[in-house]
Amino acid sequence: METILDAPFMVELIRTTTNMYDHGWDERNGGNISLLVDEEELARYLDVSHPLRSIPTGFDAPTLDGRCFLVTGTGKYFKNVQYDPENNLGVIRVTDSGRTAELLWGYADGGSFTSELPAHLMSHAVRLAENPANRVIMHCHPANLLAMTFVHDLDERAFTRTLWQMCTECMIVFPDGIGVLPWMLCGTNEIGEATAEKMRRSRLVVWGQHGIYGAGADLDETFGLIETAEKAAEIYLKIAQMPILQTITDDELREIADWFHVTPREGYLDLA
Ligand code: 2HA
Ligand code: ZN
Repeated sequence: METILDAPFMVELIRTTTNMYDHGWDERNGGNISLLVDEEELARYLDVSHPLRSIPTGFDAPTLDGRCFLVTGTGKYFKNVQYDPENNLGVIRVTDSGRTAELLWGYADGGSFTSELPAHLMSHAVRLAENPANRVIMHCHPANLLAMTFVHDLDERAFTRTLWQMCTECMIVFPDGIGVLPWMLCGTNEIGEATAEKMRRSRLVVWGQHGIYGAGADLDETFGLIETAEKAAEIYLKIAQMPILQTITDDELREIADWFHVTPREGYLDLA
C-alpha cells in the first residue's frame, strides 16, 4: 500500500497550510481547512474498513453521510503541519447523519478535528448542492479583510461593491460577491449554520472581527479566492483615508463581467 503522506491531496494540503502561514493568515492555531477526498482514492493508502476511533460531531449533516474529509486538527498550528502531518491532520468519514466522524488516519496524539467543523461541514453540504465539484472549505485570519470589518459598513452589498472597485480582478474572481456576518461566537453550531446560509449565495463569507471563509473546487482556487479579496481589502485600507479621484465605475464593472462571461450578483451594480 502506498503511504498517504505521498498522496497528491496530502502534499497539496500540506503545501497550502505552509503557504497560508507564510502569508500571515494563520497565526498560532488560527485557521482550518477541510478537503473532500473520495473513499476510493483513500483506499489506495488506508484500510478504510477499520476506523481507528469514532468522534461525535455534535450536529447533523445528513447529506454528507459516507463522505471523507482531510481536516486540520483542533489547537494545531498551520506552521507545524509540514513537519508532523500525522499529529496535525486527520482523515474522517462522516456517518450517522453527520453526528459521528470515524477517524481513518491522523490526530495521532489523541487529538480531534477543528473546532470549526460545524461551519465546515454545513458549508460543504450547501456548496455541494450548488456545485457537485466543490471540495474545499478554508478558514483563515487575513489582516486586511479583518481590519476592514472594523471600519467598513458590514452590509454585504456595500462590502462587496467596495472590494470589486479596488481591483479589476475581483469581479472576475468573485462575481457572486462576499457574504458578511457580524461578530459571532466561533466554534458553535450557530455560526456554522449562519455561514452555510451565506454560502448559498457566495463562496466567500467574512466573519466580522474574526476572519474569512472560502469555498472552491480545489485548494488553489480557494486560496486564490481569499488571496484576491485580501488584496482588495489591502488596497482599500491604503486609500480609505485619501481623497479618491477615480475608481472603477459600475458601467466598467459590467464591462468586465461581460468580457469575462461572469454574472455579477443580482442587484449589486447600479446601472442606468
Ligand atoms: O481554529 O481559527 O476560528 C482556530 C480558529 C477558530
Ligand atoms: Zn478563526
